Amino acid sequence: MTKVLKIGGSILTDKTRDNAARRDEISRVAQEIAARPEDLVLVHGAGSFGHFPAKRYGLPLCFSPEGLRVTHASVARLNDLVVKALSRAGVDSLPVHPLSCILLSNGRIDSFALEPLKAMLKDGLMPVLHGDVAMDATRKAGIVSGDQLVTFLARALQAEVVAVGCDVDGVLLSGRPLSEITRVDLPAIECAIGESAGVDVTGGMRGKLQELLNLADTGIDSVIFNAARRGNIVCALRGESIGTRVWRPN
Ligand code: IP8
Repeated sequence: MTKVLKIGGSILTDKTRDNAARRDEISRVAQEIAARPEDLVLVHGAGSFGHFPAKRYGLPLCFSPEGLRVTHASVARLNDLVVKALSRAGVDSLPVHPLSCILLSNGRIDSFALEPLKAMLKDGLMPVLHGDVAMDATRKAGIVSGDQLVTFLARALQAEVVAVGCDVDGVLLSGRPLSEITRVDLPAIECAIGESAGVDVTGGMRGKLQELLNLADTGIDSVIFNAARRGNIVCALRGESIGTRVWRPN
């Protein structure tokens, strides 16, 4: 049973400050994941390691070779902190950098070399991906968000658990989490969905919801949950419906 878990950059970093890792949170997340690491693909957001440099260099609208290099190096550093924390927690994991295995077309994943990732899963290694810069066949280069990676991977691997952890209790409406969302609910609530705190170049909660509704359209449910609350990651990995369930009625 393949699981895809995303941990948002707002958990692992302080999104209001450039390059600010939350090392205690990275360790706590790694320990929670270590309680249920089987058949898991981990994706993490870029947090301040990605959104600050991307904004500084005008990505994804401007083509900047230096911006691509600096932004990738920065998110790869955060990825290294996550992989090392997992190792300390007893989980064998390996970095998978989207820049090296994905090609975008018009900002969407067009091709993804999945074989190494599948081989890792087969051999009991946890692939750890992250939001990244990527080459784009139509626009030279762009940004692939962790949320887009989650939906692509969930579909490609036919994941049975898809959980997206952020720093709030789900999709909030007037400050309260909705227990579930389907596509028909979207127009009524769209303008009330909160913006993300800090710098964000990939759409915050709205972008996340759009990705997960697209996934629900293919028959794969997901949850958006608060990964800052201790114990929630384990619940999510067990497939419990915490936070907001994003689904499609039959
Ligand atoms: O934090 C963004 O990924 P996200 C990636 O998952 C970059 O939206 C490079 C800003």
